[in-house]
Amino acid sequence: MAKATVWSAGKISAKRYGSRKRQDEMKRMVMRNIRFRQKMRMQKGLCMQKGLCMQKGLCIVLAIGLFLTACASQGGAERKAAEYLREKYGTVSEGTVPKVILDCDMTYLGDDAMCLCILAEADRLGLIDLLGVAVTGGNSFVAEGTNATLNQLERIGREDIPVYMGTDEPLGGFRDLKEQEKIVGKIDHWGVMYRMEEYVEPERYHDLGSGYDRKWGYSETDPEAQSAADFMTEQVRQYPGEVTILSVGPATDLALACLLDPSFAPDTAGVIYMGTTLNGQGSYTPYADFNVFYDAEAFDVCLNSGFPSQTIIPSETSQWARLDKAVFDLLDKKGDTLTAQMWLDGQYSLYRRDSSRKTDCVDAIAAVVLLNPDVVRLQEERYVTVDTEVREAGYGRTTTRKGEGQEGVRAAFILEVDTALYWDFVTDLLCHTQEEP
Ligand SMILES: [Ca+2]
Repeated sequence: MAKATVWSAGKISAKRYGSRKRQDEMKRMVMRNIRFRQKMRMQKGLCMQKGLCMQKGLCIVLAIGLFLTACASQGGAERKAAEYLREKYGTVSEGTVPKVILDCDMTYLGDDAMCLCILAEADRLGLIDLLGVAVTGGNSFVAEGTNATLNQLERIGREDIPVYMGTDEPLGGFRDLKEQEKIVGKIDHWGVMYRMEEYVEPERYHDLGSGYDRKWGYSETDPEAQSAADFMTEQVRQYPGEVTILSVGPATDLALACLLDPSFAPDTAGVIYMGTTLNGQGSYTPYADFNVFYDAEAFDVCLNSGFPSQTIIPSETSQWARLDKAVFDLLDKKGDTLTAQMWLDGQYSLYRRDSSRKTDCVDAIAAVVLLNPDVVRLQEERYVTVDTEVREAGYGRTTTRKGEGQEGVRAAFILEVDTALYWDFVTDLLCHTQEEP
């Protein structure tokens, strides 16, 4: 791959999307998916044949009966958990069930994963309809994020939720952050643009090289063949006015969807972003937060594409919803779901060893304010603009102004959430808490 410099960036173009190379990649991926599914179908067929030879008719009837009883009891528990949440928190998706697409830059047991778990459990309880997960580059390469999404969905028993791969490359092209740092000042050295020498194409989600995580391994399931941007535009065409997008990674794929189809953004129900900073102080560079800095052009495209409502969780709001030992104690006390267990197995010991440990979990706020707006303690309407000049220090900086008629795009900024109520709700949801009989 040719190494891009900061100087080559800055022009808005969806150059990889729809290119010949990309089309060839997609064709190869589709073919591999078809071969994989054929193999799985053959294996399943063989298992069924073996089973039928070994079982007598009565055993089959009994097994089916037990299975149906277990399903009914599971469904009953989920219904009770949903009723409990509606009763206790009042505002969880009253009326119609919102359709949701999560667009994220996934890692293992990070804030994108918490956001996914909250949405997957809300979907399981019938509070929302999670249409699918789009994976973009940012924290991790799309290939790594895809495998991490599939693995975690398998762990929580939700491999039925479809996963769609997007692109790693910002609209203006990859940048050499060491060069950009000379202009911007100190940049936190994390995110994939600091490890481009290890780059893996999205289609290599089961061939990750140095990005392979031995503890998790490779998923058994595969992503869908359709691209993330095509998936988003198709779903919004199918359900005009009903789909809410949660954008908790760089906005590249969302911007591609906006550019591909001008009616896409206006036809959604709205968007909730995690990104921006409020006070001019950056959280990743001296001026910008990570998500907007990764692809400021994409965020600018999205802001100006006509979403009917735009809600923004700025990085400062993170302080009101950090993971700490108290949250894990609640999960431990309430939880016997696969999701609670995944978090407890993966992280509880870290917080027990160091009870002062606190971890940012800001992406999850986007999911919680969608499900239960009552957790919001302070919200302000502001007008926002973003700096997209890549040759300047303020690349990715967002400026917000209060008051009608100001320059910029109107958005609702979530400034504070009620920490205790927030985690009580999240742990009740993840653990399917229900009224004692
Ligand atoms: Ca994220």
